[in-house]
Amino acid sequence: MAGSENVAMTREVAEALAEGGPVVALESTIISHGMPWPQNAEVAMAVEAAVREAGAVPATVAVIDGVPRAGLNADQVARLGQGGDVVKAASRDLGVAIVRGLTAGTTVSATMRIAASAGIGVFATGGIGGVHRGDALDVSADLTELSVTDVLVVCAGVKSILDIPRTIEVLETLRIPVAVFGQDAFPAFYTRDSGVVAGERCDDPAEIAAIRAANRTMGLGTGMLVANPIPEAHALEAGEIGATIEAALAAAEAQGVRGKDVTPFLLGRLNAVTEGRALRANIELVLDNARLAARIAVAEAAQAA
Ligand code: PSU
Ligand code: MN
Repeated sequence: MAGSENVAMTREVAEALAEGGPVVALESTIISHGMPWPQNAEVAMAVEAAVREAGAVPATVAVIDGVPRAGLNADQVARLGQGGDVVKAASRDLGVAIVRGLTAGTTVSATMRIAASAGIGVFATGGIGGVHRGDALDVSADLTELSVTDVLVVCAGVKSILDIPRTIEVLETLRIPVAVFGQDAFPAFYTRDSGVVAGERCDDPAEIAAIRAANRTMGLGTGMLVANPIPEAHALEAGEIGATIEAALAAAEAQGVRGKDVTPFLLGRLNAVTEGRALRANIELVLDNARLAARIAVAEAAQAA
């Protein structure tokens, strides 16, 4: 195992970084708390393969027995997927996980933190956290981390378990650049159009890489969000998923689900209630995000060379 000061890396990841080659970080809460076993581990491996096929090196990020890692082996991925003693770690939870030797799936915020420490600048996920509906003070630390950490995050927008217009407002307040790939409307994860136009439409990964570089010259210091609409063929029907989300939100409220348990609870309900259709869409959009992130990382590496 090679390592940066604080993050253990696979040799493949360390070598790619040393050469200035394209590397894409991948998060692991989606494995530990976002999808059921065994599909979660299968998807994690398929996402890594998609990154490789697009010419970049994948670095799945997690904390294993107290060690932050960028790049996991199949056993480590399976351990995250099987759950049990695996916790969900946002950025602020990393210290506790390290000191107590915990194994943790890392959220978008914690994955950005570890990626930045390792020197990885591009990251693909499914959906980011945001401003929750109902409780206006339940705002994901993903947004805060994006405002202070220079990692580009490719997602499929945000699910309407969140308040999409308010999430977009907070992104603007925190001065986080938003690019929407190939269309004007901000995407809503399972569906392509949230009904809100936000950020800048970009049709070319190289332009996204160039905009990011230009923001760096201005010392912006934030991350960047790239919203990639789910491929048309895999998008769900807005009416059906909307009703399912309403029911899941009501169940969370009725059962008094709080804090970091809210998002995993809602995701679990959606996957269960739609008999796998939500899960299928989730898998396809993550794969597509991984491919786009790899194209951006390849463009960045070429522009830097
Ligand atoms: N949204 C999704 N799928 C996910 C998550 C969010 O559509 O898997 C996960 C991500 O890891 C994200 C985290 O960073 O949930 C946000 O959790 P919270 O809402 O507790 O900040
Ligand atoms: Mn929260």
